[in-house]
Amino acid sequence: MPKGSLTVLGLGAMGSAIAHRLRGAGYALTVWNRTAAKAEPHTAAGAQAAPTVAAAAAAGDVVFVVLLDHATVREHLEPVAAELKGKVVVNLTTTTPNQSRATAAWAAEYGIAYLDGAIMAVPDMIGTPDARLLYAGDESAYAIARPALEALGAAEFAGADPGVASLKDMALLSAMDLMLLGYVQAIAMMRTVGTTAADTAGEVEMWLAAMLPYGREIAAIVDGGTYDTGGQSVDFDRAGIASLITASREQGVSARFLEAHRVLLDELAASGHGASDWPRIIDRLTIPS
Ligand code: FVH
Repeated sequence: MPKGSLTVLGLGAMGSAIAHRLRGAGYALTVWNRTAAKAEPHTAAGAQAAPTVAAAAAAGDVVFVVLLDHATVREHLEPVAAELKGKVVVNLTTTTPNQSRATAAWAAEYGIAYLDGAIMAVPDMIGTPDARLLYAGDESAYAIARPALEALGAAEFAGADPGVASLKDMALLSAMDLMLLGYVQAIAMMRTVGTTAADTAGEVEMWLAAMLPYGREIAAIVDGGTYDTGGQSVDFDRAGIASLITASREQGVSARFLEAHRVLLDELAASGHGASDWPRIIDRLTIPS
């Protein structure tokens, strides 16, 4: 059976990797990019280059959108709603959960089956099992697009809420961001005594690898919800953080990242939770509505 027709809008680093993979997997492919020259390697590989977004949207049964951001997506999709009607749109552009939900609501209004995607991979990983791609929204759209989605990497349907794939993406990126700031803090402290960044990074890597299983213990304490396991307490942690802040400052290194942590622990202690398990800090992250 012949494979369906696909469209890719956006041929940046990620859109190009996706287009190459889909073409390599045997799909008839139409591509469009603002800078038309970026379509040339794709036409050389057998794809069709569409002169306009409307022509590209009309060509594919499933339309992949891999543009810069939410505003760019809406700017280019809204004028071609008629061409997209009855098709599946897979938006792989990074957006916030509410932006994803807003685009899903717009798509529903115009009879477009919408799937919101989040790519947990860099372009070189596309098409390998190490590329994890999360999808959310219209489950029947997922079923239709699934063979093509599986050509891109490990595909997972995260749920019917169209914001949930991007939420997971943002949550995982937040974890990465905070971890990498930890590297920077350690490197800044150690370079005051002449240690190279490379040496400190190696030490941090070993230490974090040993500590990784502790994340699951934190999760169990949070899920338990009582914060009374007798493990490391808020007050114990406050003393620890105070030492880290002092040590950092003694070396002439700002402790701003660590101070944010101390503020939350101090708030917990002030509200009578000094003896609680320290993961109760999660309560301080909830913004009252
Ligand atoms: N690259 C990565 O590692 C990450 C992995 C996780 C997911 N992201 C997201 O994927 C989206 C695209 O990222 P990208 O890496 O392809 O980004 P660029 O190479 O910068 O390409 C951007 C494309 O968007 C087009 N574009 C930008 N502004 C406009 C505009 N005003 N009108 C029309 N198109 C626009 C750009 O076109 P051009 O500059 O070539 O003409 C590229 O096609 C992104 O959401 C990442 O967060 C990738």
